[in-house]
Amino acid sequence: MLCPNLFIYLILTLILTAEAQLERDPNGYLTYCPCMGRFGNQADHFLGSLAFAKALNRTLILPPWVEYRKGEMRSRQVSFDTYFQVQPLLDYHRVILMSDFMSKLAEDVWPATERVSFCYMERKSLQQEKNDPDAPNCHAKDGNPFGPFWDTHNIDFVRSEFYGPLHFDVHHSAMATKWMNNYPADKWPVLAFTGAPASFPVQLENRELQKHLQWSRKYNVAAQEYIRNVLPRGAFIGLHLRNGIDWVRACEHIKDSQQLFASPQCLGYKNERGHLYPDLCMPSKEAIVRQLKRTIKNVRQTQPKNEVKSVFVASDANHMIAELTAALSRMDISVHKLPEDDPYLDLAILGQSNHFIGNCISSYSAFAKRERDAHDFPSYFWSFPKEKDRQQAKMHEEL
Ligand code: GFB
Repeated sequence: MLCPNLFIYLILTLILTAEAQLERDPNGYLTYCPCMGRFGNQADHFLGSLAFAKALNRTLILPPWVEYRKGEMRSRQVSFDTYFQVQPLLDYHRVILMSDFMSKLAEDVWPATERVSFCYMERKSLQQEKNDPDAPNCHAKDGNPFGPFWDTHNIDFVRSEFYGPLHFDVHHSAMATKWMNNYPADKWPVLAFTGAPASFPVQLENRELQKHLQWSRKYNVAAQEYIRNVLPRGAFIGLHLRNGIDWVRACEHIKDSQQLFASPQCLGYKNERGHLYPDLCMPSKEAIVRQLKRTIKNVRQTQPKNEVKSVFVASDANHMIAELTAALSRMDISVHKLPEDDPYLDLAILGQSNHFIGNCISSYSAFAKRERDAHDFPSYFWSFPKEKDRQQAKMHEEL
């Protein structure tokens, strides 16, 4: 048996070794607030920020996810690794959890007196008295979620830096070199951005980074257990129905836009596969039932050994459980939803379904689509292609 002193010595050595492994990165760090939108938007931005950090050869500080709860004035910050694993990201590039960076490295790398916030140009404060024409500022902590986000780790800024006209597209120009020349790591150890250094929707070139974003053990296990214990044995189709009131309003922008939110995922980034139309955003209940039945029939014909036994519905508002159950009752297919609202578990399950039908315009659907693409799992979009185009293509095939 180990003597107590030796035991304590070994434990201390282990702890100190783990601490020592967190060496300062001489190439510097990059941090940002995921201050725009909810999860789908933040995930798009995350992939772009990861690519940007890699191009600048800086360690990416993994920000907490920003969440909004009904009736709460301040956003909640949820540690990055609650939902996703850190390790698979390291296969692509150096990353560190924000909590680890702040507790173990910030004092040395980023002392409180040297914290500068980066924005493209001056951001006016909502409080007029804070706007000084002689001292333009990023006002990085002004408003929600800006203030609550940085407050989570007690971060205040002493100065602002305007980086315009630089931008974040590192795939089509020597932009990364410009950043490195303007902001060398020895003088600027941490670049802290007021918003994500990335575009929305995610740039085409960065979509494939999704493969490094893998669910945490907690969500992987929960998804597996749901599929194993609640759904009947056999194949299942995952549906995403985005139909809350915010979505109804957002869909009104269809008429004056070429693209909306995640729509390039089906229309193509240059509209090479078509233009927006209302059903793409808000398919009718009848269209949903029709397309679901058609998909089930197709699976039956093409994969007779893996018959669809159930449908899993994820939704922000109306899951259409009664309508779908009635429509599929004669096929002996059951329809399910989670007993309680959980956007992350919904997504993790959608990622695992045998087939998936999502909303082309929703960045929440886009997350599931990218994850499935990484595994070569099939996905489709509601009302896409357009009914008319689909019929023409079918006639063409038959000729
Ligand atoms: O993720 P998100 O940016 O996707 O925002 P969209 C939608 C949020 O609604 C999700 C909830 O983060 C979830 O909190 N939600 C959506 C869901 N679908 C589901 C679901 O199937 N299950 C559960 N449990 N929750 C757009 C934004 O949302 O909506 C725009 O991109 C804008 O910024 C617009 O706000 C109105 O892309 O769908």
